[in-house]
Amino acid sequence: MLRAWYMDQEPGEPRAPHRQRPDRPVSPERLRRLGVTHRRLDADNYETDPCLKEIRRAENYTWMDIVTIHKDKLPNYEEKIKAFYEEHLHLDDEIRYILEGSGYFDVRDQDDKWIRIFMEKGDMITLPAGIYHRFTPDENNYVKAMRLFVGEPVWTAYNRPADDFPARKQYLKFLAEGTKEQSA
Ligand code: KMT
Ligand code: NI
Repeated sequence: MLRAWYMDQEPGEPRAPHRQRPDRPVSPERLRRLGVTHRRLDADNYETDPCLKEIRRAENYTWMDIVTIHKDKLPNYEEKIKAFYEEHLHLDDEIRYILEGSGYFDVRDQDDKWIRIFMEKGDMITLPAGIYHRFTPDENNYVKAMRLFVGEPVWTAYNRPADDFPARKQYLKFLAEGTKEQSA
């Protein structure tokens, strides 16, 4: 079961859970309305897993690599951790599959509130193009993740504010459609 919650407003260590008291959990359905989708896969067998193969075929994720986010494994670790945690968006979907370890993806909801998504071994997430988000390892300080992409990867992150990109405008339109449906 995916765990996600509204973050508290406390400053301090990004790697802490930052749950509110009382806890305010967020359902997978709520995340879907933000365009965020989550799947569970068999990370022990990612090299041969037919489900992963089928996802890559169906969604055209022709490109992939594996990154290890650990201070002894990732060049320029501190700099990269800092960049991952800057609020940003991309012009393409961000697809990540956690093979080992754990961390947090934070996404902004329709009211600009931070939702924290706990991702651990076996979790795959898709963040839609144009959504403001950020990433941090958790207190275990270790993540091994597969990055997937449609075609040649473009990792460019546009830090907020980045509201003039068509991808952002399109995302806001998508959000507005969802809101309309709910109030109808
Ligand atoms: C990103 O784009 O924020 C990242 O690649 C984070 C590391 S993947 C878990
Ligand atoms: Ni990103």
